[in-house]
Amino acid sequence: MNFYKSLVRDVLDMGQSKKDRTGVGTISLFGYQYQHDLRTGFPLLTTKKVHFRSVVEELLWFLTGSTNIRPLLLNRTTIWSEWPHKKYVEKTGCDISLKDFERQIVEDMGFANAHGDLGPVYGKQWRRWSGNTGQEIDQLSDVIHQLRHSPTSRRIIMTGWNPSDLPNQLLPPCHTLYQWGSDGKFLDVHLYQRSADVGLGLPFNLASVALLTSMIALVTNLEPRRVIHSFGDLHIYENHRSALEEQILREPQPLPRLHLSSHVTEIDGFTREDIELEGYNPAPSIKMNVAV
Ligand code: THF
Repeated sequence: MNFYKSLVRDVLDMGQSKKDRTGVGTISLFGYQYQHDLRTGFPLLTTKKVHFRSVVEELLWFLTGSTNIRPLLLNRTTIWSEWPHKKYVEKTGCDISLKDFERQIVEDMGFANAHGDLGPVYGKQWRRWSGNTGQEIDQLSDVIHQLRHSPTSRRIIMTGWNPSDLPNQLLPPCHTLYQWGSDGKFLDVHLYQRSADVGLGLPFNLASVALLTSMIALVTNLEPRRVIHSFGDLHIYENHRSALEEQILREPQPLPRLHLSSHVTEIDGFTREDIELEGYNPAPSIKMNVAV
């Protein structure tokens, strides 16, 4: 999976210095694309350890339609906590630490309902998009229905980008639009990502789109094949730069294999035990801080 190394090199070589919302500063390249064939292995980086369990928990959480961090925290996954924490501190002026905030979300349901929600983010848009006559649209089920009944359709799309909901989202969706393409045998996916954090988020995003597409393929009897991933603003945070320069000097290892339990027939039928990775032997993890 040498595309990640080339991608990092391309951002470093061709990117521009850019100020950003978080104030950290980035080197940024606008417009980029890579492809990966899932038949050659599962795209989880081997040049650093990526916490696959968090990728699985996050995706299962999206699939439930939830937008509150409480269920994620109950499954020991903390990757979404910074944003509600920041909002809480700004709103109340209360100087609570991230760990104490997370503890209170877990212990106090009322607190979680009041302060643990990210707004109408992925789970809401994917499974419960509010239609203009008040009906709820389950985009993901519609995708699966189309793949089962008209796989060659050119309209098999799921989008998280909902302009009327943007003001209420703590963070507008980064992996914005998914389109699946099939010939009735293979399943390809093209993801448009408006903004990608190369060091921290991208390793998660590329594993997540591969996992979701493999899960959809299983329940639609298709064979997962190509991931095409296009980017708007592809950027490296200044404080990740030296870590990434070190990381791309490491030798990539053979890719792991994904195994999904073959008895699952519906997308809502997956549990964490149905998702297994074999042969993942990454280099040690590298610490990078998330820009909020
Ligand atoms: N904001 C920014 N600045 N970067 C992002 O990658 C990002 N995301 C999501 C929303 N906003 C973002 C959140 N996704 C980690 C991983 C993914 C995240 C957020 C945080 C993270 O901290 N990873 C650590 C620890 C992993 C763990 O605890 O399991 C790591 O070392 O990989 C992009 O979708």
